[in-house]
Amino acid sequence: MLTKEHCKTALQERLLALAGTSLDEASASDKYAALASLVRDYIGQRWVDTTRRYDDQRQKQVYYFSMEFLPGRLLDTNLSNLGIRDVWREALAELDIDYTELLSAEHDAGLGNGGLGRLAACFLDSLAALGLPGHGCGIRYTYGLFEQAIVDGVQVEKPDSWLKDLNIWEYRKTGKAVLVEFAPPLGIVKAVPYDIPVIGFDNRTVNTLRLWSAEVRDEFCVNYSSLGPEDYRKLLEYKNGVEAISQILYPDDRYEEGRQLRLVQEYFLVSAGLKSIIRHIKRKQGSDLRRLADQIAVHINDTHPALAIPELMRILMDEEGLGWDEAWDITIHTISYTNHTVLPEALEKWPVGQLQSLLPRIYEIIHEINERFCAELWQRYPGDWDRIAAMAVIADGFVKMAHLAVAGSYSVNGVAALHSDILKNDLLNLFYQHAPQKFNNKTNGITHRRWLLTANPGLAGLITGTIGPTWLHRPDHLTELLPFATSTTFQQKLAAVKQDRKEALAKFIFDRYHLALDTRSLFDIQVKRIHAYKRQLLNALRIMDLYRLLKDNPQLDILPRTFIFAGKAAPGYYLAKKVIQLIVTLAKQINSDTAIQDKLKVIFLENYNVSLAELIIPAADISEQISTAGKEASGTGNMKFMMNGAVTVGTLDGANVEIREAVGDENIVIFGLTAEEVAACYQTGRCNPLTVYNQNERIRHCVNQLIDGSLPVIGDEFKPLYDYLLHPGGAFLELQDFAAYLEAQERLDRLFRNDRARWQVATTNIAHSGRFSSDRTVTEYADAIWHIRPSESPASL
Ligand code: 26R
Repeated sequence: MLTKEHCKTALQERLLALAGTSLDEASASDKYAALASLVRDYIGQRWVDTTRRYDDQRQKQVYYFSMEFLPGRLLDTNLSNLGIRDVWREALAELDIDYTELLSAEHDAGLGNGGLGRLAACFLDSLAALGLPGHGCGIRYTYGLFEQAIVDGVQVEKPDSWLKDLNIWEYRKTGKAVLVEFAPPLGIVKAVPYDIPVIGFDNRTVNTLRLWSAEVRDEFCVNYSSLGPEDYRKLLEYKNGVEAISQILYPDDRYEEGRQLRLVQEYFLVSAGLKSIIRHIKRKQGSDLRRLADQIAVHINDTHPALAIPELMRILMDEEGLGWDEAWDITIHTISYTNHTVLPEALEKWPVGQLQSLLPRIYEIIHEINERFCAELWQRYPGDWDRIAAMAVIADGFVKMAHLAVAGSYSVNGVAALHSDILKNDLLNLFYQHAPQKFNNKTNGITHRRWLLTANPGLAGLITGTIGPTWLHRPDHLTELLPFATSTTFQQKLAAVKQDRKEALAKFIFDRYHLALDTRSLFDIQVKRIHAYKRQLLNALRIMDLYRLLKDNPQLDILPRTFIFAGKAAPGYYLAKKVIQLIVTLAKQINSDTAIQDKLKVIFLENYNVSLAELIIPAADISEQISTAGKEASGTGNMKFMMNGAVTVGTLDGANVEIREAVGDENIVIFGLTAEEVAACYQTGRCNPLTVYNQNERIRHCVNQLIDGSLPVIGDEFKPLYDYLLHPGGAFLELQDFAAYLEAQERLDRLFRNDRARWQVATTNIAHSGRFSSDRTVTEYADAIWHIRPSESPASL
């Protein structure tokens, strides 16, 4: 048993050893490093034991391949998962150390763009919590997603040098390096793994997130004096090329650009990952790889790691000497694939020439896969050229990565019921007709440990105080809160927790932006990447509408609202950056206008990331999930807000559909066109925004404010947004959904005027959020796709 006294002496000793400093001289980051290093001590043995247990029991293990992992800070989660958070908090308090401040000294691990990378991090947390043998495989980018600053309303990107201080959680495994081979001039690259422990909650499991870093091969250190100037130049060129591989995360999650370096990264990841897995299997279970699909599962997070398919073929044939048929049989029983987007511009495709010159053997294999696949299709659909052309892996001079991923895997899943239906009926319909048994749905989830226990300890405490602690292991038990939804005492306590979180956020905003918020106003929040289809612009238009109503009638009876936005735009995404600029401009106008009596405030918070999300989400009254129906594959922010008792206003898109199913119509505010209506709209071309604009005066007025000079702060800088909104067929149906959105906001207003109803809705949302825990999601993957089992009973200590 770890006692407070142990903690206090251990920390002081570790400070001396690590930083050569006494407690009162130590900085917050010294103290952070000392505590984190003690956590390393605690987990070492469990990590070794877990690995040995998996090997000894010859457990089937899953490897989750992803170009992105977005774990955020780890110290609090790790302490909490180890069950020593409380004792440490108390010990630190007695030493007069501010726990929250100490946690803030950790740099966010931000190796992801958004939803896809954060999902990968939630899955790792759940795998470990469930005692499941599952590991992450990714890239150790020197620079994570850029840091965002807003300067004069404009997004500026700064490098995220998250490794500039020591990363305490990683273990460099020099001895486990592998070589990855590209065609000249890049040639042979050394891949060095850095392992990060993934600690299970309240069990003895410690899994591994293995991140690969690119280095020059050892032969690089030759005798330089023997080199002529030309050789020397080549050597430097090689070094620069190699080191670029794991230098940066691509900050674009929208537009597939066919960048060479991105392709290099993708192959680097899958080749290093597969080689090290296969080496391990051979060492532990012998060199016969014909049972590989019973020993491991390899999951690819979107198509970014889809080269795992030809790479596994290459290893099995060229390095292990198997024939094509045998290798193919193993490959398609080993690899499973998740699709995360239906937006055509985000679907990966690589020019044949580029693949061929960088990875000639891999291209050869893809070519053969395509030949055989098309031959199979020809057998099945003789003469149906159009169908075969539409399904081919190589077409029009491109390798289509989604087609490769479907053809080369045994399971294809979408991330919410609606999304999986769209895959089956639309985007991948021909593949569904051909192999329906591959297709399945796995609705996304989030880890309730980070998003409730860590991010909102006050709410977690209230829940445990009300229904006991079983929900921590069994999030479905949150439904036991339902009887308390109408209890006055419970409602009051819930209101107090929400108020506390709103004050914490308001304090942060005041300290940082010198803007004072009314914490009694409704915190109406939209935080996520800035994308046209997510329609932050629709939200901004609604604010413009409301502001105009208030200007015309300052006595207008509305509940005061604070609109909070945050999110990054891809650096080259012009329109998204304009939207940020619009929000910041509106904030300037509205926040300084005394005529509206503080009824509205608007703020755009810079540099949205996991730790900021942990501060923002618990403070939300209203969660904005307003994407054009059919476009948001799932969304996961929607789940985080719901779990923290916010009321969702949203379209029938992604997982919103299932959230409505879970909570019932009266506990969510749904509006707008359905996915089917949206599709019809686009198809017939009869959805012209101009029609709405011409017919609806209120909307016309609102949109005109973008250009007509009626808002003194706006000149001609938003003409591009005006044009976008009115462009026939171009926009994401912002105007077509506008009236419905305004009506939905009125419904919300009515709901929030009724205190009892409002907290009843909040409680109901929390109670039904267990279904959206990633524990549920990962259990479904484990049972139905990966066929892996826990190696210990979930809560055994
Ligand atoms: C540039 C290119 C290749 C690229 C496109 C898209 C790179 C990265 C992406 C990110 C996409 C795939 C993504 O993050 N999708 C999100 O996945 C979440 C987790 O499943 C969903 O919740 C969310 O709806 C979806 O947009």
